[in-house]
Amino acid sequence: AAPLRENFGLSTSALESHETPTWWNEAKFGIFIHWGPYSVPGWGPGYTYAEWYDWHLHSNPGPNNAFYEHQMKTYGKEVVYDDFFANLTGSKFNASEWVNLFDDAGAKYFVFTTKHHDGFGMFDTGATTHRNSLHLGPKRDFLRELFDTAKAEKPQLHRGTYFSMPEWFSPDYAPYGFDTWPGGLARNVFNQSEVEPYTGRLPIKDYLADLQLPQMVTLAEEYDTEIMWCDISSANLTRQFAQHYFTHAWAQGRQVVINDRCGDLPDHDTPEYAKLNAIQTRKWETSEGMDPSSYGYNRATPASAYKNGTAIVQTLVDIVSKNGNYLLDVGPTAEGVIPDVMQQNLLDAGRWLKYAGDCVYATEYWFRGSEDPTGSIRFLTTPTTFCIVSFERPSNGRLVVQKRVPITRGDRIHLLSPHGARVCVDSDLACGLPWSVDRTTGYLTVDVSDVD
Ligand code: FUL
Repeated sequence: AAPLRENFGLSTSALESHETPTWWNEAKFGIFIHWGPYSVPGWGPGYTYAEWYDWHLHSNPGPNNAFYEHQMKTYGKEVVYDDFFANLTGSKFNASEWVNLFDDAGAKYFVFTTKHHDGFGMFDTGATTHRNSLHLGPKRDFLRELFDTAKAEKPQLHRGTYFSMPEWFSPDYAPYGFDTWPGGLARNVFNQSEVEPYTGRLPIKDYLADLQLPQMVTLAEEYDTEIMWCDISSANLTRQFAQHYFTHAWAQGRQVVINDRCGDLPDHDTPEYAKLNAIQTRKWETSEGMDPSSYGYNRATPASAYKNGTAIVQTLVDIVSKNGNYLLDVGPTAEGVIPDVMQQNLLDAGRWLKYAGDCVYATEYWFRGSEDPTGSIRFLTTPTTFCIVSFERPSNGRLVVQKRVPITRGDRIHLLSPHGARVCVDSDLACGLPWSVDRTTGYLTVDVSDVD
């Protein structure tokens, strides 16, 4: 690999004042993909993330640990976590199907797990380590396949990379470990005197300079990532990274995103599985699994528990009405298949977005919009449109908006619900539906009994 060039001369303030680009602000909806060796066991007892299998297995070895029990029953005493690499086959991975699905779902970007906390790279980690999918297991560069396919087939879909700053159990990370992070060794859960191998490790001097930073720069310069979605924010050389990242992207005329978990250069916040009540004036993005408690595939979760199309749309609209983006995660199987039900739910959400997307993409939150955050009505605006989104169909057919909403004759109004939509053009206030505004309260009442 080429030696890292140190200083491109971007000033501290140029780095610190970086903001999310317009394309990302307007995109609103992205798909997150958690895929890696943890997809092989693909299991968790429900209260925790399945992609944390390795950590849970080792955190409390012994028969009162559900992961230990599961490992024992399913694989027996001889199998350790790194043995799963061989079974991450990706035999049914079809990058073209994935990007088509994301596009049909109405997503404008996706973020792929290039390396989770288990330290296994799903991309070419070069001379930093051979703990990756090119050298071990499937012997493929999944990130390259996915990005190349997306570039060729869906160039409008923006491409992002999740990257874990630390690695569990890596002897190289140990000097930077913090309390809850078991940096150093993984003891074999069945035979505590054995230390499990950290397969693929190459000799390096310093985790940050010789592994973390070069890997991040590879994602920026070799894979042209547009979203650096770091995780954990532990020890880092992120300012150096950002010099490379921004300079490389700007030279190509691209604007890129960096989240708040890379270090101290956040351009937006990333609360997890978050339902916020108030508008946040600072840009934010929440991520969550379609699975109620996991990003990685969990075979123990019944398909009916996944967020369905309606729930996805409601979550998205709620978030967007409060100035956020929604990064919805899917967990493919070890073969690289996104479970059918997940696909169906995405497609259902996509169908709604096809006719109602102009009340989601490129909208702004309405400054008074969060006064009733728990109610079933949300407001979104564009310079020409005021959108009212109702999550419920009022049982008496009369939608009452208990606010003075800024609509006048001549506005375009979209009145939407999961059950139907009316798109009104030009001077048709409230879609030609009977409506009235109460003179004293200013409340709007629209008769929606005919909307199907
Ligand atoms: C967290 C991780 O620990 C989870 O496994 C997941 O990747 C989530 C997006 O970030 O911090």
